[in-house]
Amino acid sequence: MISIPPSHPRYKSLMLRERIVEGYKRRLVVLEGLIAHGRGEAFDYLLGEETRGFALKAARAGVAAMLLARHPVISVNGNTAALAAEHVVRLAEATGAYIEVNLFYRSREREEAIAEELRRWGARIILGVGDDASATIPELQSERRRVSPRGILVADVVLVPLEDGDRTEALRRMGKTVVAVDLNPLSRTAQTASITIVDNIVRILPVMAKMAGEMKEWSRDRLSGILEAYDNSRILGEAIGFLEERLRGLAARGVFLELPKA
Ligand code: PTJ
Repeated sequence: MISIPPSHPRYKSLMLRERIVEGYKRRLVVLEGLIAHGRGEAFDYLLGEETRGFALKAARAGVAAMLLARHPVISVNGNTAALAAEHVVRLAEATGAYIEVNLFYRSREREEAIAEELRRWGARIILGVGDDASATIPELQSERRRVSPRGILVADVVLVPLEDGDRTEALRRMGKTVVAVDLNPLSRTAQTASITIVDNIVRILPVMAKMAGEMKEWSRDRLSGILEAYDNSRILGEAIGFLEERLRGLAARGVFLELPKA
């Protein structure tokens, strides 16, 4: 990994880029994943690279759904493994969710590399690798259709951190609750999920694991109350409205980055 000085104004973002590139070299991430990451970076820039209130509200509902679920599953692709394997494992522990590898660009080599990365952070059971991905999501043509009969196929709640849209729709048609994390509130995934968390997976997954640690002590009634009060179109509206207002404010100023005085 190249060394980026911590004083660089874009340090955090550049480090994430390095993690994705490193993930590519380790066969976790595909080349297309680098493009997807760049798309995410652009939306994160517009969000101001901070977790906003609408993301926290959606995350709370997502955690409540996972804690109430009979069979929650966290779906992991290459980018998620490279950026947030540790937090996936912590969230799975805190919610009792299964972890399943599910790839758009599926290959045995990548499945194994991703499972290995998850094991490195303490995951013990990892579904969706090799022959375990023997079931099929109906109506889906991509490799994402291949799922574990012990995992996504029978799940009632599926968390999809960073995804491409067609599977979210297919899972919804199967009657599942889909909790999505996507920096782009306009994406198909964001628009069709049951609960959409508009934030970066590297920021929100650790927050969700912490929330789950506290919320798992709550009664089912209290958790159900959160879900009953939750309205995903309102949350998406808040996210899109936030981008609009932030850009309007920045547009009024034109130049908003000030150079330090010489
Ligand atoms: O590992 P595979 O084979 O399953 O392939 C995974 C990729 C990411 C290549 C595949 O799912 C894909 O092509 O995704 P898309 O269609 O480019 O969608 C990715 C979405 O995730 C976009 O809406 C991005 O804005 C968003 N995104 C990118 N990085 C992040 C993110 N959302 C949250 N956190 C991120 N770090």
